[in-house]
Amino acid sequence: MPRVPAPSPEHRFSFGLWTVGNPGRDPFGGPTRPVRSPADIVRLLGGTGAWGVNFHDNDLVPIDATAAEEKRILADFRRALRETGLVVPMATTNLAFDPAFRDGAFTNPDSRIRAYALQKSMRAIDLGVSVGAKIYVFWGGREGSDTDAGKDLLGALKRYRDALNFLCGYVRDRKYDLKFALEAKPNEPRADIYLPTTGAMLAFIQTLDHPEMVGLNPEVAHEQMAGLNVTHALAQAWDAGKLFHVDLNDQAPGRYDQDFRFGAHNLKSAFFIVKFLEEVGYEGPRHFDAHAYRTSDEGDVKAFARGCMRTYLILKEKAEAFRKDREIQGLLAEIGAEFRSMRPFQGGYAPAKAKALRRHAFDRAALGRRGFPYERLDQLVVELLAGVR
Ligand code: DIG
Ligand code: MN
Ligand code: MN
Repeated sequence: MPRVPAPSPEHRFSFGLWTVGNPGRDPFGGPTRPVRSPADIVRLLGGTGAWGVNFHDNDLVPIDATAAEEKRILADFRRALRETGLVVPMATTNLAFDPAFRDGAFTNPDSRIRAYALQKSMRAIDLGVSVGAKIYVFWGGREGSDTDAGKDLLGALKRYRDALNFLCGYVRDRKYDLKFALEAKPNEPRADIYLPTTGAMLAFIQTLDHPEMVGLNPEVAHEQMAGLNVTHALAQAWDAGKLFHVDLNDQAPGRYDQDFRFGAHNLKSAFFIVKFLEEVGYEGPRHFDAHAYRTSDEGDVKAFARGCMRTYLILKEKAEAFRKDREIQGLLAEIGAEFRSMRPFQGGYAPAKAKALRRHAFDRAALGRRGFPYERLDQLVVELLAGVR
């Protein structure tokens, strides 16, 4: 097994303040670790080889901070960025935590709350841009329903669209170099969250005034919570030119949003994710939107961060080994074999082509006898990952 390189800024690994800074709260228990300041979190990441740090507005500046407190917090944060060399690739707004958003932010039935959500988002966009963010994520954690009784579903979509159109207008007006990345999730904290999957978000983006400004931030755990194959979601996002950001973590099927360390639950799925991102030449942030176990102490939180990056780099090496493996490549060539007799029918439609194809005699029985060596191929992937190949 070739030596796995140490993580470095060239790998563009990033973490949210809320990830390694998570003090271990969960719905059934309070913090198990000290709450760290944003500057301390940056310094923790500084020693791990991470490239970037992201934040929700209120991870950095508490919602009730005074102007003087905000000024001090920002100065400390900027100093820590300078000391560590970390950058801020992405920022986002916390539109989930405050009770005002209990029935949604952009889709809230109360026009005052929708307007407040826009105001909070504009301020948070300014904050993110002020420290260099180029990507702005929208995760609508509260945009949804617990009962559809009383929900105007079409009105909710319109409000969501109006809010994003307004904020696209704001970014254009301020001439910010900023792209929006929408993050889907099927449920939690709402029983159903609107636009629950990356596919649903892709369709929604096309209804916006400036779809060119808006892409996707697929999260591994969220697609898996919906019972979907996250690599397929990444491929559809990439195919649409909309893979602006990615939230890497891991998840057991049928569970609440576990946000596990990348590769902690399903190493094979993580391999196909890394293989896809590296094969297509994805150049965006590799953001680990994940949390250490609540049982971790501060030292184990650092091991968590290192584990996310090291697993990614191990799987990147495995993807390279896959590419160089002669037996694997031989099987891929067999699967993708070209049939010269079909060349006249390939490419776009033409009446003559359709006429000829309608006349062509296929030996359906022979086609049905053709097998595909996926068992052999998949076993080779398993052996590659098991380190016996
Ligand atoms: C949760 O998966 C969401 C929020 O933490 C945040 O808005 C987004 C950023 O990656 N992910
Ligand atoms: Mn999540
Ligand atoms: Mn996320």
